[in-house]
Amino acid sequence: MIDPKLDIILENEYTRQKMGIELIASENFTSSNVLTLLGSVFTNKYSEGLPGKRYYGGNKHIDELETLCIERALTAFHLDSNEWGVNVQPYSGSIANICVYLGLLEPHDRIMGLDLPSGGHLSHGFYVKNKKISKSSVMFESLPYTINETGYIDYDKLAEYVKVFQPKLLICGGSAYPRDLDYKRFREIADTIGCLLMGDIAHISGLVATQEANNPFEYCDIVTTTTHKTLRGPRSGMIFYKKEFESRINESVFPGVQGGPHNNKIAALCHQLYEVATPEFKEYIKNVKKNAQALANKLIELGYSISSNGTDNHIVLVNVRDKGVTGSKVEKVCELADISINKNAVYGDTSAMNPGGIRLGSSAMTTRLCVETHFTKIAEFIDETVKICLEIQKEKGVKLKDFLVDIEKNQSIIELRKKVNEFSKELYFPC
Ligand code: DSN
Repeated sequence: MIDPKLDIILENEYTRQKMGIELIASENFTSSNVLTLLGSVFTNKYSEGLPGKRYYGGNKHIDELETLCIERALTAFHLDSNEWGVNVQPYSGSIANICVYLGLLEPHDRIMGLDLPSGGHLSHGFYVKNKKISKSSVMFESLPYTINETGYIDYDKLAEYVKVFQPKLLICGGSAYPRDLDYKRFREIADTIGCLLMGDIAHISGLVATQEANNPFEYCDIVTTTTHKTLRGPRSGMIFYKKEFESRINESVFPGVQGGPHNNKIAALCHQLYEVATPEFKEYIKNVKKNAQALANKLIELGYSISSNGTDNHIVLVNVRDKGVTGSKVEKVCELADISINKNAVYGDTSAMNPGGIRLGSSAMTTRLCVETHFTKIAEFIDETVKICLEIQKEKGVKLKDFLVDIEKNQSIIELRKKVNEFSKELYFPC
């Protein structure tokens, strides 16, 4: 019997997921097969090393598992095993990135990634005025590049910065960038100074695998990803490398950074990569894109300004500042109405701590078989939360502290939550 207190927490979390609307762009609902493998006996085994080269005995079947997972990964991403290899052991995407930096760079070498408020990721060297936030900016010297007022990456400025800063590694990819990347342009820019190019496709790996996005493997030396976002697998990471970097990457993962691989996750990932290669998964990703576009279009119709005026992937970045509210307030009201979203910086924000936007993603609700009409309804729910924020501000003023007083008793939020629960309860849930 599971610890009864924990069992209640688990039941409550299950109900929260099932009854709510999940729009966090980095989340998804994985399948019951993936959950079964995560809870399997594979979790019991230590297997430091690589297939055929382990530091413990008893790894016959773990070797078979990891070898199969590597094969499935190369197949899912259409890669030739003579040219590319993959390490499937990273515990997460951030750790995969650190393994790459420590494997290919010397401490204090220079790196450049998309700035976090422009849609980049913490692990790409994020720092602010008086503080190095990510250890990637402590261990390495980092200079960010940015988007411009169109919401697209400013490639011309990036080319200038690269010439001045002379990074050893240029990173493309991020966590809140709604447009596809011009990998050819990144490669050309990297080649002007002869630096390495790494693609971090954590958010879009499902789109890349199904060839519903540009192909980073054509131009990058290294490609990292998480496995649980649009790829819909367990929570872990992968590092794809050109064969010339094989030993540096593998030795950096183990013994450089990590200990024993999490074999239950490798098993779950192996299964998911098998699913990713099916026509059904391609259909799913096509729907993810269609749904994100429907969400963006409806929000534009409702008068919202959307970063880059649309989306090429699963992400819709909405400016709520122009409506007179902050991302934090919308996030809070959404949470009370059982809609999960996150506040996010949008172009022109002066404070990353108090951003003027929200980030929405379509992958999780597409897994629950929502179609474009559902996403039109979801846009209306979001609009309702913004209107509720404005009502509360009118009554209580704009200070967040005052805004939050007795907010859970707000009748409009209670009514909205009922509608959200009604909407969600009949939808398919994968486990
Ligand atoms: N925190 C993840 C995201 O939300 O995009 C990335 O690590």
